[in-house]
Amino acid sequence: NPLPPFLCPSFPPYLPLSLSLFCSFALSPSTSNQPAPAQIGQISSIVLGLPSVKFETLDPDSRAQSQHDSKSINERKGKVKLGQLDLEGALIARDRVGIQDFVLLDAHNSETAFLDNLKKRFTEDLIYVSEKQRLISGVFFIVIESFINQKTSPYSQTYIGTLLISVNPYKELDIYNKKQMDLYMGVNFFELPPHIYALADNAYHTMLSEANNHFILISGESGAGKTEASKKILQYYAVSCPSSTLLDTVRDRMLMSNPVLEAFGNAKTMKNDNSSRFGKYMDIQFDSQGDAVGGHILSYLLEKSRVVHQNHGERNFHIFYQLVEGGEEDLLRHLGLEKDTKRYSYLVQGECSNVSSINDKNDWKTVKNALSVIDFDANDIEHLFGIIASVLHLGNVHFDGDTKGYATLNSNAALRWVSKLLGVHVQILHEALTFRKIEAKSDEVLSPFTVDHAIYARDALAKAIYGRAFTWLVNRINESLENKDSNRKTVIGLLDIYGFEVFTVNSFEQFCINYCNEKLQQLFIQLTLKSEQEEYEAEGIGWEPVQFFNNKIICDLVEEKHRGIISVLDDECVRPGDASDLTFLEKLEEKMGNHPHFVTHKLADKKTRKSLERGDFRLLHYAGEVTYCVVGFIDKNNDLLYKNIKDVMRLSKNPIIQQCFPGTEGDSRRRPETVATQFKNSLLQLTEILTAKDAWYVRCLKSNDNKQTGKFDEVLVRHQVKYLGLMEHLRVRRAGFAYRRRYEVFLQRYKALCPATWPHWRGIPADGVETLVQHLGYQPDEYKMGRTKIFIRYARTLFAIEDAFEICKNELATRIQAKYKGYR
Ligand code: AD9
Ligand code: MG
Repeated sequence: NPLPPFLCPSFPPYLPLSLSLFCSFALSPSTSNQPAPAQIGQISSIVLGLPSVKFETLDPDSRAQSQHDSKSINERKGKVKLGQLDLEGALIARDRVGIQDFVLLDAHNSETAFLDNLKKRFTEDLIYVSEKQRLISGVFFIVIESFINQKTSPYSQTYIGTLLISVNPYKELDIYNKKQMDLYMGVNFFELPPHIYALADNAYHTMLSEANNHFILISGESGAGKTEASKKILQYYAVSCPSSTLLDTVRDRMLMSNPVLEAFGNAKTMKNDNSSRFGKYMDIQFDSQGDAVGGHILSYLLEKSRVVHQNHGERNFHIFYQLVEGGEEDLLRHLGLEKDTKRYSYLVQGECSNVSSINDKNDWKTVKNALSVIDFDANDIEHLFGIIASVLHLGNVHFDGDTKGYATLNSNAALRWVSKLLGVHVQILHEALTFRKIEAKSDEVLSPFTVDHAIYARDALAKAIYGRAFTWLVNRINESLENKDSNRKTVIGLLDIYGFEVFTVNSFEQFCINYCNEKLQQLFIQLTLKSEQEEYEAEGIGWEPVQFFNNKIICDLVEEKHRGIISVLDDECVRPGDASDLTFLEKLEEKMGNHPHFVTHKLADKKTRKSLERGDFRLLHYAGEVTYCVVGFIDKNNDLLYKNIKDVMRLSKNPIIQQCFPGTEGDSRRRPETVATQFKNSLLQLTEILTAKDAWYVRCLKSNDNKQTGKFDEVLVRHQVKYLGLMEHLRVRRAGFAYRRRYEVFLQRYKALCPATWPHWRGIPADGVETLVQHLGYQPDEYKMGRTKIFIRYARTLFAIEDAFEICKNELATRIQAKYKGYR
């Protein structure tokens, strides 16, 4: 095939790209380069298949004018509509509903104006605000450049990712229906009011046209609306992508993975009735036709401790309540469960089994249905719920102390159920929960547990079973979402992770969750504020730096090798002798005492005007201060399970448990990585996965702390706007440049618009570009010439030149068709 593959008509998603490339290459009038007849047929069909999008938006009179006439281009500039809600329209609508594009805010430097705008819109149930500098035409540029010039650095993105802000309304809005989806399908980001569908749709179409990978980073504190946003995006893809019976199955499975994972991985906390207690990154894979053909989920650190302990006002994972409340009588009988959550020790500690916003019975039905869609058979379901029930029974295994203080079983009934459901011998299980096996040379000695030790062993087993079953579940879902076809695929990654949280008592779990949020904030800073400004500097563009708080200092404090908090914790976890939570705290105080973001009890009053208990330390996170209680840090970080308990689980007849406790585990002499280190490494990998893709951001804001409908707590929202760096982002966007392009690429694309650069510019590309833009009548404030690129400040400037280019392209297409009609 004499044509490059991306020019073939059998590559439908690349039609726009094909034409743009075609025009870039074929705009030369030289007759010696005439394509052969066979090629012409293909080229013509590409051209004919293309709608002339921009003509509809132009004043018809202007079409007749010459594209080489800079005056006419400038005149057209004023007439080109920016879409349904153009600049003028937006200004008129401002007083009623605020401004939907925050880059257009007049008092752009004022946080108050920004908040007023959010509030105004929120009051009108308009929960989204965006910045819409990104351009449809950008698609062409990026593709051309990716062919001409491979990306070199992970941060070399061609634009700052598009950002959408959403404010949690805490009420159902009628904006997530099929009609709305249809409205946003294939429409440019700037043409309709901001919406999560607009972002989803633009990410999708950009992915198709650019043929590269994207990710949508959804962030915000606990309860801000991340999980809801990610579900809306997935639903949008499920409805809007092309369809076929086979793909419908994949799509249904992807959708149904949500209720299942939420049931097993979400729980009610004081912040959110449906709080994600694990991190989730999901790749949605698309083929070159744009069909969703598969998916893959990565899960991050499940908060296992919740299985055995819940604070007041909180619940265990939803699935326990769903099973007990919703489970069919036969099933419950088979699992030895009673239809009363109060019977189970692991479900009563928070004293809030019933939550008004949660209907466990209905959710049970949804989860059962979802499991069958994901292709779980009756056996899988029986064994999975056998495990869930065994955890509940395990919680009811209580111990008494004998005369020497050693643990004895209080009652055998619960343990018998555990042994039945897990398929392990009751006596062996009993022994494993009340004795520790110590290996001494060739002998094994049984050492009895005290009551506390036995409770510890029981809880450790419950956490291990649940945590490993969760991992099994994710793997099993991945199997069902797997696309075995090795065809080239592009992906959109969706990241929905637990949000920043501060409770009255914060422990190891909050430490990990908040560290994770620091990392995501760092990624946002790196990809937007930092790299953007660095590029201006590197290109020698006169630029007044926008100051922002870079939270790298906090990330380092937590994760730095040999020096960070995790390192100190790990050292303490392996130190023989008297290592304890308190010695860990002492080491921290010794090593980090002077760090500006670490607060010890000695300096607490001075640094934060708030005193600190002796067993606590405080971190000044990007999103606020959090006081952590060190109790349990060492234990949770070690996450040890006694060897004889593991051995017992290996004998299990439950096939899921068998997979969860493989015989090979523990063979290695190396000490397993600690929980925090594993988590740190997985976040490092996540950062690598994300930086290899192009970014889209959804920043979720919490409107109030009481989950109250319609309440806009200004202090709370202002705080979030501040720490998320939204004002700084806005400033960079306002003062920055909507677009930038390497000189060669810019010239190649637009050279036909200026007689002096057409058909070839013989000098250096920068001069050619300068000549070209001078000819087009660019004003000095509209662009800047960098070392290697031209920077264009306003979207409208680019719209105008793109329109002129479109006219040129269409005229050329007509000329080619006329000239080669005889060949077809
Ligand atoms: V956490 O970090 O997982 O604790 P999220 O995920 O940020 O948190 P979530 O999406 O679960 O919060 O939203 C919390 C609740 O707010 C939901 O259960 C809804 O009741 C409510 N919510 C969030 N977004 C929307 C929305 N777009 N429309 C209506 C919403 N209600
Ligand atoms: Mg969530």
